[in-house]
This record gives sequence, structure tokens and C-alpha cells, in this order.
Amino acid sequence: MGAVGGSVGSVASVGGTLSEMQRASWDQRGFFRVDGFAPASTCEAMLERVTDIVRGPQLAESVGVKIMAEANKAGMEVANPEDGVSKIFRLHRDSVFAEFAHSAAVVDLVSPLIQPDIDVFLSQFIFKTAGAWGQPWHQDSLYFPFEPRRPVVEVWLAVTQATLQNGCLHVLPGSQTEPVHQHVPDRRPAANYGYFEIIDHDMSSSEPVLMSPGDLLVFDSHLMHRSTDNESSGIRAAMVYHYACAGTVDHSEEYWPSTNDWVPVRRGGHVVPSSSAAA
Ligand SMILES: O=C(O)CCC(=O)C(=O)O
Repeated sequence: MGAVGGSVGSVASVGGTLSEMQRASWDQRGFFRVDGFAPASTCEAMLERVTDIVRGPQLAESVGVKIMAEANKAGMEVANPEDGVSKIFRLHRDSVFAEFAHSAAVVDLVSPLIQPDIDVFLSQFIFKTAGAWGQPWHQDSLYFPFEPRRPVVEVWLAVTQATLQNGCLHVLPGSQTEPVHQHVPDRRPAANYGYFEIIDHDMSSSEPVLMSPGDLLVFDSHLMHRSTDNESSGIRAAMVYHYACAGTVDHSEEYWPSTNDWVPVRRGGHVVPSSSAAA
């Protein structure tokens, strides 16, 4: 199937069915990747749009985003507003971000993992500019006090290259079978908002996930993962979405106010177009 913007991923799905490789990786390792999923033009459009949003307070307000500052740069003078930003939440009703979230290519990948009807409830653009902190070992379900708790699926799009030096993701294959472990607050002084860390598990068999712009990682909300600090001089950007069952009861508001925003992407076996979902 044509992926977002028309490019063809190396193991892209057809009609909501995972390939054997994808299914085996999902079942055994808790994730799968689709290299070359999105064209360069999609990544460039996302970076351009989010940069406009960060630089334009009125635009940011009209889109309704929530902006999280990069704590490791607090008080520092930065050349551009985005250099001091860690993440931007609530982008999935906006332009290129909505188009991606509702694209048949993405919904097809998520459909075999969540049945029957699906919402996208969380989106984040992670800037991770030079010097930004990584996010310590965690399971996403820590952040999701939902009924039912699962399934929740993350879709992580590399907007730029993700390397060991600039702070790629690392995953612990097989850890999706674990319950949600105890997390302690990120032990770095003045760590980023909401960062918690697993310290009671052996992570020695973890693997780095090196990615090129347009590559996609799809993973389970119990998979243990982290990212390291950006020690390069460039940006390591990613666009992240979370999907769950329509009708999920969400108790997040008291913990993470104004972060989630439930929007239908699949109903009755069909993709819900972004324009009608956002209306
Ligand atoms: O991309 C990163 O640096 C961290 C992302 C992450 O942990 C997540 O998307 O759950």
C-alpha cells in the first residue's frame, strides 16, 4: 500500500493486515518497524509547521497546543524559540499532523492491534535539539490511567536521522509482557516535566533503534524504552502518536491536564477522514 504521501514502505501493510514479519516481531518483541514509511516531504512539512507554531504564539493558541520547555536548557539563551522546547503536544487536529494520524497507511498498521474502533488520543512533536535530555527507561502505560488499560499503540516517526550520538530510542525486546513497573521520578535535578524512570529491571539486553527520516516504529505501551541525550550539534526530531480503543475511559486529566484529546480515526471498518473528525 502507498504510505503517507505516496511512498512505499519496505514491509508496509495491506488492508489492515500485518505482514508475517511484523506480526512475529510484535508478538515476540513488542514492536515492529517500517522503514521508508513516509516521504521526506512529510517530515519536512511537519518540521516546518511545528517551527511556525513555536515561533508564532497566535498560531500556537489557535491550534491549541501545549508546549513543554526543555529543562536542560532552562535559563539559557537560545538562538531560536524551538531550541528551548522539548515537546509540543496536541497537534493531531492540525494540517499535516492530522493528515498523517488519519492516513489509511497508518490506520492500517494500527487496526490489527486495536479492535474494532480506534481513536488517536495523544500526539507529540519531540524537537530534541542539541543538548536536550533523553527520556529515561519507562513504559508508556504509566501515563495512561485508562479503562481498559490496553491495548495502547505508539507510532514513532523519525523526522530526522536518529543516531546513537543524537539520542535515538532504545527498546527492551520482550518487555511488553511485563506489568507496568514502579517508576521513580527522573533522578536528574530539575528533570523534564513528567519524566519517570524504571530502576528495578535489567535492561542489559536492550537495543538501540537507529532510524532515518521517514522510518516508523510501532510499539506496545508496555514495552520498556528510553532515549539518550542529544550529544550532537544537530536536531533529532520525531513525531509521536498514541492510539487506543474508542470509548476508553480516560482518567488522565488530574495527572496530565490538557494533554489528551480523543479523536476518531476508524469507525465501522473505515478510516475517519481528518477534516470530519476535527469538525
Ligand atoms: O523520542 C524520544 O526521545 C523519547 C520518546 C518516548 O519515550 C516515547 O515516545 O514514548
